[in-house]
Amino acid sequence: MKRIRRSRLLGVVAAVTLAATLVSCGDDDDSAEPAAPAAAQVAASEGEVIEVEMVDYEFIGVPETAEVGSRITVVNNSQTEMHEVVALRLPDGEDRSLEELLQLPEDELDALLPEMPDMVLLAAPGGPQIDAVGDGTFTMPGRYVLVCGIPAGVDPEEFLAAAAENDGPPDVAGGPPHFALGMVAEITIE
Ligand SMILES: [Cu+2]
Repeated sequence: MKRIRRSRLLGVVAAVTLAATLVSCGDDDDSAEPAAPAAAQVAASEGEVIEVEMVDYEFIGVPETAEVGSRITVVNNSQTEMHEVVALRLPDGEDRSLEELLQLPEDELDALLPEMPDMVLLAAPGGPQIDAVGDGTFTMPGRYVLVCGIPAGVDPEEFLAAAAENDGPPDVAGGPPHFALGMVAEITIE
C-alpha cells in the first residue's frame, strides 16, 4: 500500500512543528488574539472561514474549492492526539490525483513540494489553535495538499515539552505520521 516515509513531508513538518511550539511557548496567550477580529472581517468580505475538524486520523470539513482570502481555522476533537494542518501548494498545472501523488517515489514527491509550507496550524486535544506559519488565510490561488505530520501515539504535552527543549525536531517516540494513516486532504483555491 502507501509508503510511509516521505522525507520532504516529514522534514517540513518536523521543522515547522518545532517553530510552532517555540512560538506558542514564547507567548501562548497573546499571539493570535489581537489579529482575530480583523481576520474575521477580512474573511467575511473576501472569503469564507473554513472550520476544519481534526480527528484520529482525518480532516473533516475541507471543501473542494474556496476563494482566495478564505481562512482555515482548526478544532482538535481528538481525545488523545495532537494534530495540525500543514498546507503545501502544488505546482501550477499539477493535475494528478492526491492518491497518485502520494504513491510517487519519494524523490519525485519531494521535487513537487515547496521548501516551506504556506500555512501550519496546530492544536492539542481541545486546545487553542496555534498559528505556526501564517494565520490560516490562503493568499494565492492554486491547489494545496493538507497533511498532518504528527507521529501517532505521541502524548501532546510530552511532544510540546520536548520540542521546546530541543534545537532540532522533538525527540519523542511515535508511530507513523498521521498523514500515512489517512490524515491528508486537498483544496483548490480559486
Ligand atoms: Cu494528526
